[in-house]
Amino acid sequence: MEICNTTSPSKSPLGFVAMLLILYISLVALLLPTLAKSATRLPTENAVMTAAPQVPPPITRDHPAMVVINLETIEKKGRLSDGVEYTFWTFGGDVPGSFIRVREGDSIEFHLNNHPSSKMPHNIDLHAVTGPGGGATSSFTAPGHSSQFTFQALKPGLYVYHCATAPVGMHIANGMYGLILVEPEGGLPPVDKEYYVMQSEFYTKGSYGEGGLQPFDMSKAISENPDYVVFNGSVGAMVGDKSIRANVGETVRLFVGNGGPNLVSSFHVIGEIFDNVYVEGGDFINHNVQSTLVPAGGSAIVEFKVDVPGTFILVDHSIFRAFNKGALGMLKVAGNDELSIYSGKQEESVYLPEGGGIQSISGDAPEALKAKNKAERILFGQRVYDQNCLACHQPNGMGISSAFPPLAGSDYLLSKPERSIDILLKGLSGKIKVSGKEYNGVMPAVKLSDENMANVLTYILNSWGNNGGEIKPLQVMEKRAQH
Ligand code: HEC
Ligand SMILES: [Cu+2]
Repeated sequence: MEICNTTSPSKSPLGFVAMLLILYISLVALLLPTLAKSATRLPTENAVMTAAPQVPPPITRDHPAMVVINLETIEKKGRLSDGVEYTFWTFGGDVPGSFIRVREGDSIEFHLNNHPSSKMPHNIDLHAVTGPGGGATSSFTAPGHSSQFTFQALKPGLYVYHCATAPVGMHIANGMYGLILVEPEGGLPPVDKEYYVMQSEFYTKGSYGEGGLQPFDMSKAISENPDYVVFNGSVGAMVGDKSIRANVGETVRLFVGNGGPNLVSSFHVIGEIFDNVYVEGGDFINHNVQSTLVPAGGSAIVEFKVDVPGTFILVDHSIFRAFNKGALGMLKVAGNDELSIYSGKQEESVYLPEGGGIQSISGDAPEALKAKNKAERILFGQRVYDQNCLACHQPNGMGISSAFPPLAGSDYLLSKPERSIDILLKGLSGKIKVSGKEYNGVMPAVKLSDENMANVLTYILNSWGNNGGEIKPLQVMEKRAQH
């Protein structure tokens, strides 16, 4: 047989394959330990992770490490606004998810653990990952399971992470996003304060402020018409006692993210100018910026020095989102006034273009326009109203539903007209009921002369079908003396 004849045992293809195999095995045997060694040579550490607005401490290592991250997905009910609850799907139990901080060149051993109480499977797509799905293809995890994958942080920057399990939009809309900072090898320049701020939207069956446990509304999400736009997961998450803080003279760095799912943010801090903006969370640094665009699924790092004390309001400058949907936070700066930078109000006067002349209301100035009778008081009062009240309470005195209470037909006003003197002198906040509807807003104190206060109150008592009455300057003077 020809085949048998031409093949000697030593030259058989089988023998050749065997030789190749031996060579391959010895090569692998030689290489494996060195590969394993290079991986184990990295010191291992557990990541420090924080809930917003806190940020983990800067990384001081001058070498890469193997960083172990354990992140738990958990679905839980929480507060979206006062009286409004929502079932959030979270990374780490909070919205936004835990802040992760690593260093360029680090290897990250990522464990995604889906809590047994979850109803949904989840995964994670980190924009800091170079690889299919940003990790999503390796991290699909059923309730009560855990997945692990490893990636190398190749590029420095501030990256968004989010769940990418179908329906992706719904998982994001329910709260599944957060930030991972990959610090450059040399670290970021030191600053005094660092905070984590992440914007996102919520789409609920009920409209803004409607109470109770609100379910997700898919059709509003598809038409990109959110009821809530918030910083750090809920209305008021960063105001009052929960404001972020700094002292005059300090430098502040905000790690700003936008989870979307749909809207782009025009991030702005009222009364500050950003000294530096790491545009879109990358290397490019712009200076002296008023508002910076933060894309959905993107970020920005903003830095500024606080020069004067006061409350600085963080907003999405698509401004109805700030004042009507919740995208408002506060930075409280403590310290001494720096009057050469900001003087505070130096003078207040009433501007009366049609009356020809400016009426000053500071104490020593002559007081113009003293009403001689009630009819005149009402007439003068209308001017005061137009300039000081109309913007909120509206020309027809009807206010704005769920924001500014009506003065027309207000049982609150008409049952105790004298109380309104105190309201103008001291302002008003907290829950009140006006003609059967609840309001919980803030009316600022109004700086007006006794005469003008009497005039405006007499005007509102005699307008829009209200039942009349008169407030005299003397009554205002007496009340003022009590304060
Ligand atoms: C910046 C918006 C704003 C301005 C300006 C303002 N108010 Fe108000 N006012 C409010 C809010 C908000 C409330 C309800 C406060 C609360 O919920 O506790 C209120 C409540 C009142 C009330 C009691 C509730 C009611 O409806 O009877 C009176 C009276 C009133 N304002 C009169 C005035 C007058 C007069 C002026 C102008 C001199 C004025 N307000 C200017 C926002 C404003
Ligand atoms: Cu998910």
